Amino acid sequence: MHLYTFSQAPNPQRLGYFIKYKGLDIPTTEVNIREKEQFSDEFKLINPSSTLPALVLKDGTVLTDTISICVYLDKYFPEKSLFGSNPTEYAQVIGWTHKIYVEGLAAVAEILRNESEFFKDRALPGRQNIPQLDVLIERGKLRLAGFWEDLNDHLLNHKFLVGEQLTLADIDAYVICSFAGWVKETVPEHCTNITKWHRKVLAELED
Ligand SMILES: N[C@@H](CCC(=O)N[C@@H](CS)C(=O)NCC(=O)O)C(=O)O
Repeated sequence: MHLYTFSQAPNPQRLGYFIKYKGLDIPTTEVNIREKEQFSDEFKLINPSSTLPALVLKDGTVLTDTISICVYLDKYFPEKSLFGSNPTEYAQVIGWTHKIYVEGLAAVAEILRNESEFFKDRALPGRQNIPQLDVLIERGKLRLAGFWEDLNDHLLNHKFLVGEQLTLADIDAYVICSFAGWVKETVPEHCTNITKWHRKVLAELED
């Protein structure tokens, strides 16, 4: 298998922490989004949507969603699973990653992509030209505020987002905490449950 990624971007970061935690060694090519390399003819042959990450499997299948890549890798390399320890936890991890993607990652992306000059006419990832809309900046901030509250409430009596061990759900939320810093919308000070949980996740991921 071969991975195409851009380590600094949020979806590739989710996958990067996942791979690092599981101790996998996958041949990798960096495709620089800052230099717009995802739009090169060469990369479009691999992923016509021009997004990262993309994992090319031995039989030529290409997986282009972080969640599908993580599911595949966890099935292929079941050691140190990041999808919980039973069917209920598996379902909860999928549920949380969905919520984090829609309410956390997409909210930050909505702010970033509608206010940054770099994303002019590229308000959504991929090849389509989508104009920026100022009103979406404020809406993104509102959505993100709600996300922090939900996360903080859940972490009041949970060590990790699902079960007793680190899962992909924690990795995803951890990535959003730093991604939000890109638009100066970091975790609000009163969300102390998030701050405590963040230290635990940091210890698991960065050791
Ligand atoms: N559905 C994909 C989305 C991947 C995605 O949006 N990646 C962003 C980087 S975080 C990207 O490739 N952006 C390219 C662009 O902005 O043109 C996933 O879940 O991984």
